Amino acid sequence: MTKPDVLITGSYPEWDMQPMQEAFTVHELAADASATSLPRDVADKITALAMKGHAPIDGAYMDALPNLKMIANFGVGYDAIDVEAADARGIAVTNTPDVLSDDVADLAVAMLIAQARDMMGAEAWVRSGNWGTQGAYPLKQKVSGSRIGIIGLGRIGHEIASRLAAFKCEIGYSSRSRKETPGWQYFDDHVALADWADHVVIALAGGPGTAGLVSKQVIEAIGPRGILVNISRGSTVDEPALLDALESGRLGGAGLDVFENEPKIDPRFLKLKNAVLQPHQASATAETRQDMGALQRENLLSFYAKKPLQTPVNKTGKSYPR
Ligand code: 8YV
Repeated sequence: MTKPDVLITGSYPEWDMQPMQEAFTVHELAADASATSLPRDVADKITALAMKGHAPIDGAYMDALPNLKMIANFGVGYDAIDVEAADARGIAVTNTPDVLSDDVADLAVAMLIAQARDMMGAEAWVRSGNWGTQGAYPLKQKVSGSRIGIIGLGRIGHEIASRLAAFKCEIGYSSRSRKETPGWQYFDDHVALADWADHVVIALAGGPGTAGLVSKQVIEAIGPRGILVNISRGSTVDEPALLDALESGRLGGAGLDVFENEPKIDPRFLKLKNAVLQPHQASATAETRQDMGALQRENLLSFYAKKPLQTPVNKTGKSYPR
């Protein structure tokens, strides 16, 4: 039986590549390249795209692959994919939710504590020998028992809130709708949430619907003792306002795993002493990346077996089998 032709973008370790090549005829394309750069005979054969990374997949990209019927995203966030364009073309789209929520929540909490306790500065104090010569490091800020505002209480937001509740924190959240979360306070306004909270964590989906939602007003409402953590997408925050607030001290600190223009981030971030900066690595453990790869492949295999897709995100995927 001939194997289906799948186009893959981004780099995959051997544990993904091997099963992918067993099941499919794999064609590779750089994540930031356009499908229009593929030779015509290859483009015509492709029936599914296994994508990794955050380069946009728009209608023109889809049109360059005339037999494309499926896009399997490696990641929970599918803001890079024009899902409406996929729906209009009858292309199913899937993602990899749930399997990464623990890791992402772990990193959010880690960044919050690392920033509040200035673990980077304290580590440098030890390594430089200052501890021995100058004594104790200045006192820092307690996280346990503080008020935490979560913007976006989806699966990942929920995991972050549960972890911080175990740290005896009070939990408030803003979300598209009120959730069944006894003891966690709902706010229908992000500024009011930020005003109430000591620290705020952004756990929103990306895309045009949430662009700039964490505005200058939200950032300033967190205040000079507050910390803003972002593990969602850089696009959700007014980044110039965030940089201004961190530089001036109107916002106390930040823990950031995501930025606009990754990986070439605004150089102003590099000078900040009051921010923990991470290279978009919240889901980057070997265990979770294996689970993400497996779920991406399960969706592809289900698609070719004409079975219901595990984790569809669009109308076309949900109505499968067609
Ligand atoms: C990426 C992510 O998938 O899941 C997401 O939405 O942002 C990450 O886990 C990862 O960086 C691979 O592109």
